[in-house]
Amino acid sequence: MSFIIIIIIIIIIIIIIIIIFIIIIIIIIIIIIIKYGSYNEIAIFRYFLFSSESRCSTGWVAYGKSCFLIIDIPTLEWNDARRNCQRLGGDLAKITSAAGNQFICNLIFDQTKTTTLGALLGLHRKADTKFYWADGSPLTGYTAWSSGELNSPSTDQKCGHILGQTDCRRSIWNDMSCSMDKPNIERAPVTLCQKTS
Ligand SMILES: [Ca+2]
Repeated sequence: MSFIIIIIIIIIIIIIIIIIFIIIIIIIIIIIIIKYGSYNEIAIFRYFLFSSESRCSTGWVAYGKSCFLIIDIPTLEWNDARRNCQRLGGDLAKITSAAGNQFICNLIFDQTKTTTLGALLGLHRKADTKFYWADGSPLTGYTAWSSGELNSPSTDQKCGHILGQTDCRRSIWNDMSCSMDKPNIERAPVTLCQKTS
C-alpha cells in the first residue's frame, strides 16, 4: 500500500515539474513575441513593458526625459522665441551634453527654414553678465561655445544660439544679440523648444 502511495507521489511530483516547465516555456515564448513581434497590438505591449522613452506630443521629438521641437520660423527676438515655446507648454531648450548637442544639430538639419544661424537656445545673460538657461539654472558643466566665443559681456550679445546647417560635426554655440533688425528676418535663427515628457 505504501509503495502505491510513493508511486502516486512521484507521479504527482513529475506532473507538477512538467506543468512548471510548460508554463516557463509559454512565458518565454510570450516575452519573445512581445519583444520582437511587429503587430501594432504587440508594439503597444512592448512600449509599456520595455520602452523607457516617454511619449511626446505630435511634432515633438523625444530625447532623454524631454521632448524637443524646432519652430522652423526665423525669429528676430529671443523673447518672442521664448514666448512661442511657452505657449506650447515648454521653454527654450537646454543642452547639457555633447550627445544632446549632436541630437539637436541633427534636428536642425531636418528643417527647411533654418539658416547658418541655427536655432535660439534658452541661453541668456543676466545682470551679472553670466549665462543662464531659460529654466533659471546657471550655465555650468557642458558648453559648446565656438572658438573665439563668447564675446565680451559688455557687448549686446546676450542670447545664445546653436549654429546650424553647415556642419554637425561642429555643432557649436555663439552668443548673439537678443534682437535682430527686421531686414535680417530671412537669416534669423529659428526656435528650439523643450518640455518634459
Ligand atoms: Ca558672439
